[in-house]
Amino acid sequence: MKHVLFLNGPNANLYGLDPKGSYGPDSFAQIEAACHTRAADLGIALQFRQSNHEGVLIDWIQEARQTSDGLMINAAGLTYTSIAILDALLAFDGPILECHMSNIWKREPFRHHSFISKAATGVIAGLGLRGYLLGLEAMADLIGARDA
Ligand code: DHK
Repeated sequence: MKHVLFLNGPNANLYGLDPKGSYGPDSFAQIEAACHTRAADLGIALQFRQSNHEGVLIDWIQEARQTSDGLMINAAGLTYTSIAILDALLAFDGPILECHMSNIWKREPFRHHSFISKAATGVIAGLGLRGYLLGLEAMADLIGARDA
């Protein structure tokens, strides 16, 4: 079975608290459950994690070099600041999908430049939870999960 690590950065644990905001009505727990259901359908063993701490995210990305076939990441606010997360991602050999719930290019200018896109195989933004589920489908193809 193929393994995918899906990392979520700072404040993702607050999703759903402002249903009319940028991230929709689903709570983080609901998003996690939906991703696990889709991953199981795709034959992916999914680890879905969240941290508010840059160093913890970097440790998990490094760990994924030994444990994961693909990486998905919503680095949240660290997307626009963290060269350290970029460097960790560049050291990962498999496919990487950068995900954002919101369309970051429709928002404030400081959200228009991602430092981590340089390491990404692809970027999904603006589709909310649907984007995460589509990302899992794309990842399944990228790592050959459906053939395993
Ligand atoms: C999530 C966040 O928390 C923000 O800091 C980013 C991203 C956008 C998202 O759309 O999922 O700017």
